[in-house]
Amino acid sequence: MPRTWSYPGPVKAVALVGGVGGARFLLGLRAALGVPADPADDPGQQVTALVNVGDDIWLHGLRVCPDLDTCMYTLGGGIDRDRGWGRADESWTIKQELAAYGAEPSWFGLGDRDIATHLVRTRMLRAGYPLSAVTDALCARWKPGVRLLPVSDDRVETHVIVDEPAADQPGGQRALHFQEWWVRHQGRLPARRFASLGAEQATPAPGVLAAIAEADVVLLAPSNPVVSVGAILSVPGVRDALRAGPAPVVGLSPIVGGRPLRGMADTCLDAIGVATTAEAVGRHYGARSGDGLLDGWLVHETDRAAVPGVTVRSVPLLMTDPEATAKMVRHAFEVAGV
Ligand code: FO1
Repeated sequence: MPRTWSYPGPVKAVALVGGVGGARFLLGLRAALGVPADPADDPGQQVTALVNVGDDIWLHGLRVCPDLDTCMYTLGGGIDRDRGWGRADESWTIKQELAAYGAEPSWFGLGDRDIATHLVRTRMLRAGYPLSAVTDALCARWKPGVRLLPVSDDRVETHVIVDEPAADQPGGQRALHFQEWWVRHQGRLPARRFASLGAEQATPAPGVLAAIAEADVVLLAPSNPVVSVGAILSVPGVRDALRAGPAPVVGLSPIVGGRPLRGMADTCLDAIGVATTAEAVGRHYGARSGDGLLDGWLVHETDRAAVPGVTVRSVPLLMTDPEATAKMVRHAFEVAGV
């Protein structure tokens, strides 16, 4: 059974999140904690999201941060709900004009409204502001109601190594940026492995380690365990801070009934030799009492999992709306004892 924790005052939660699934999870976490929509009313920055930056990419001279933007737009009310990424009421004039010039890459859809975000971000980065400061500036407009922190201000990009057999190199391989693999090739090129380029030299962004140290509970969102949560954990210091921190760590399975609910977690798990089951992912994260991270692991009500050293609960894990997600969060808090 987990250690017992009791807290005076509001619960401080830290969540490790990726893109679309992570943003939906934050909607539920914000609802579960009753965080007021306007952060000005928020008593104490109750929720800090450590957001994956491994999907970030330079395109047409602009720095695009898909997971940060997806969380910011979703929580700020600007997201396109059908796509799950990019802006609502979007237009694509610049994209069409770039294509008319034959300006590659044309396979990544940058909408006109979205481009304004990338212009502001790129201008601030060029002026020397770190990504965490840029994100704060952008969030001043969107007011997400949670603190969105890039896990690192350094460049940590996920690249995918795929087979590229050539006449003179039958076993040839090549690395391509995660976005090219995911968007241009729909993840169809068999991924041999994933590399977090820059991770060795990266450091956690200001506030990341403090948020973990001050947290009452840490949640691993039901995001991709490899290219989202895994990429966050690839930043030196984060994993150790979670293991050493006072807060219980509870993860929520992104795999339901042997399948990912969205995205390509199955392809990614195959590449690292982990079965696409809730139990295998729980064991992949491991128990804090061992050399892993977890104190608790939530799997969907139809799944069962045995993860040695970890308290496992089977509960509904479909994030059909923020209230359903808030119920998931409450189950996680129960397991964490908050
Ligand atoms: N995903 C796509 O499948 N096609 C796109 O053209 C595309 C453009 C895009 C632009 C901005 C942005 O923030 C996200 C965008 N995404 C697109 C989604 C993106 O690839 C994913 O959100 C993450 O990187 C994976 O979680």
